[in-house]
Amino acid sequence: MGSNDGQNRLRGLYVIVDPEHTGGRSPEDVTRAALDGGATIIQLRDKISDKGPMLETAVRIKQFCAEAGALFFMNDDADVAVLSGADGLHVGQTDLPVAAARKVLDPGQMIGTSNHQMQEALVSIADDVDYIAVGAIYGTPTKEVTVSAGLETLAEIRKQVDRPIAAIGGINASNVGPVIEAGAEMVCVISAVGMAPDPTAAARELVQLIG
Ligand code: TZP
Ligand code: MG
Repeated sequence: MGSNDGQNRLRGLYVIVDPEHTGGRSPEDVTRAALDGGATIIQLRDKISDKGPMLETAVRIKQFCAEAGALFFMNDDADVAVLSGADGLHVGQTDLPVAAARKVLDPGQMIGTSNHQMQEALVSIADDVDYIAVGAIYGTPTKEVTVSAGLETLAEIRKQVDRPIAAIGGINASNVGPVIEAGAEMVCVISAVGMAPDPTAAARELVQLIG
């Protein structure tokens, strides 16, 4: 596991900044707006950029997060996570295995994983990850989702797992309530903030609803 200090901060609004879902704005602009609205965690999820510019973006986003007292996670790319000084790395089920990622990451860097069902979540816990993401909770056009988790799976995983949980997939201000009731510490969104006309206001509203 990563640092205790980092783990204590695994709660609140977790905004994934994805250059394909920013409504034409830069990842940096969306990051700043999300942080202004009270996001506690930012992830850079970039499936389109070359590594050079991706690293530059990651370094800038890490800086904004540090200034705001927020955590920064890099998606998929352990090398960029290390080189940008990220607080952690987020990996999906077919990305770097947790044990392999740990060999690349610095000792204090955290790891989170994507999970769709109980069995995956239990394996992640056995791998001693710092948090588990569970989704997709609701339908979403943002990512082609092959396995949906839903609120029931979220609640079931919550019962069996005491590690912080990030709920993801189709979450917005109108449907975040049941996600909190199911016991997620973190609410993770892409489009609800990234595609909002006013990302700061959208983040602020979600932060207030998360409580
Ligand atoms: N993993 C499961 S659903 C999803 C990811 C990356 C997409 C979430 O995007 P949105 O716009 O918050 O539904
Ligand atoms: Mg991935």
